[in-house]
Amino acid sequence: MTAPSVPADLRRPALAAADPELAALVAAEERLQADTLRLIPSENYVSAAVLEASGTVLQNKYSEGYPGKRYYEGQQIIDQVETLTAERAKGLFGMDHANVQPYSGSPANLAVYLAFLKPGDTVLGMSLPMGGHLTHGWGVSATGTWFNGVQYGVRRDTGRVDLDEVRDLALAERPKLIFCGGTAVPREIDFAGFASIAREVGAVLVADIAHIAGLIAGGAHPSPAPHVDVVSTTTHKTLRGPRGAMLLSRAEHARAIDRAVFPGLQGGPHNQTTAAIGVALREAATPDFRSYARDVVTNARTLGEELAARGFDLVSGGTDNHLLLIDLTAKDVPGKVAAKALDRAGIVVNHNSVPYDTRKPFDPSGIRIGTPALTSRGIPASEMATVAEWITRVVQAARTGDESTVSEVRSEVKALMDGYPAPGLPVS
Ligand code: DSN
Repeated sequence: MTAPSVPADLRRPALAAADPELAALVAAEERLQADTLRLIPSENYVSAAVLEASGTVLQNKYSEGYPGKRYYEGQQIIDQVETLTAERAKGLFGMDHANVQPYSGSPANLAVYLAFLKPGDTVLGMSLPMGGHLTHGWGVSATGTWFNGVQYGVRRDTGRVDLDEVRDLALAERPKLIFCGGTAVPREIDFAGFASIAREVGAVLVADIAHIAGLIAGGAHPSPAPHVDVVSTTTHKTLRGPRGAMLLSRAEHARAIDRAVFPGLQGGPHNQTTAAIGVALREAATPDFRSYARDVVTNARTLGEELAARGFDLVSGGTDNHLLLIDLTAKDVPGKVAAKALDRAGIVVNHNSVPYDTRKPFDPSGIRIGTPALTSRGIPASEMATVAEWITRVVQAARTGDESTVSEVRSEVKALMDGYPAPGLPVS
């Protein structure tokens, strides 16, 4: 992916003329994304091709229904867009059926509940503070309010999921639905192990692969396809597509999933997003993307080793994927204070709870970082020592209130970013 060098106002002349205020904000966001080291593990840079597909006239069309069975006429082209994208999704992830209409990850997961559960039924998922997602049955989510959410975690001593605990909970609670996967899981997910538990209790098994979809597509993480009933994923994280989602399933669940998405939960699909997902899926099927997925993991492992060597406490001791969860308790800096200082230094992360956190979710002990976006810029593993050293200096500076170190790091970050232009952004 090469970055076009056209100035922002020439790239969007109509927007610049019609609404200079918003055009300036978009250009400023481009500048920010170009100049900063973006380490949020759920973010990425899409290609110029994905960006172009996202901004097309496909967005002018209403298409409630599915290809060949719509509630509006004029679907000659849209049906082809959706069918092509769904076929690519099935091929890439090796599942029988793909629904490419969910607006994002949470609606996709809600559709799974609607497809398989009645209110009050039991769902087993990973708890939010242990690395799971709100929609896996956590209390403040509709999924934990309307359904009986039972939650597993990770072991205190290993920071990893304990399948014996999951099995014990499943046997005791008899969930109808089990989720595996999450949003702060640095280790490989044992899909086969979860499948054996789901089979034993007669539950539908859903793999939420939102974070690792690109790694699976690129062969850098085992696939859930042989093991699970349903795969839920967003399309904008490691998969490097537009903000959207997909549900993939075995053939026997296709009708239930489709009816749950539409008319169960949603209206018209966002056709421009569907097209951009299709572009991202085509990109993800290339040898270049396989290298990208491998490099994301290599960068994360190397960054983890460099951070551990500097005294950082990594949950589970490291990573198998794109993500590192760091407990800053021993550094004597709260996660949010560190995240804000890193942001001032041009290093963008998010504060995050760590397993068994004694602090509150909005002021937790940890930060969560990842390598999908920096790897999209082509930043190699040999730079991870530099990145770890910046994080070390800024976290120390956050503790002592040393803003001059924060400013120094910001200049160093900008200099490195200038050498690795981001896909889809102007470089001028
Ligand atoms: N918000 C996403 C993340 O950052 O992981 C999960 O929904």
